[in-house]
Amino acid sequence: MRKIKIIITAFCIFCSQQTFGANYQVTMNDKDSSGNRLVFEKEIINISSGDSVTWLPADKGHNIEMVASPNDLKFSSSPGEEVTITFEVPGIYYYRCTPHKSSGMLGLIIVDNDYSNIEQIKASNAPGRAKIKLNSLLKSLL
Ligand SMILES: [Cu+2]
Repeated sequence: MRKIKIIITAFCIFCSQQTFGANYQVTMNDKDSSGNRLVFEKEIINISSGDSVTWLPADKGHNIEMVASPNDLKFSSSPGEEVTITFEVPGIYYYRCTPHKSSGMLGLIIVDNDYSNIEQIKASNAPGRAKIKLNSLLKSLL
């Protein structure tokens, strides 16, 4: 009986690791605790493949639009919507808020510490202040 219990426990630990990665939360804010306007609360997140990120609308009017990613992920959420994405492919993902793309409301997700597509991210669309923000975030990675 004890042996069966150990096997079941071991199996469940295995299952949970296989099925559920970690979940990270990022809030979309009009203003963050430091007084910065139109920002994602965590601009850079390092995660592992299989992990998910949930964006929470602390304030309405913000969304998630994937701009560049290793697997050319096409994704755009509705403003004010809570959304969760699971990341399977290693690399850098650059996303932004569509209404505030020129204000530099953007973020990066790095999966498995893989920076191999950094040139793709550098070359991707970033209007106005977004270019300055994107460059400074990319610089902070190196
Ligand atoms: Cu926004």
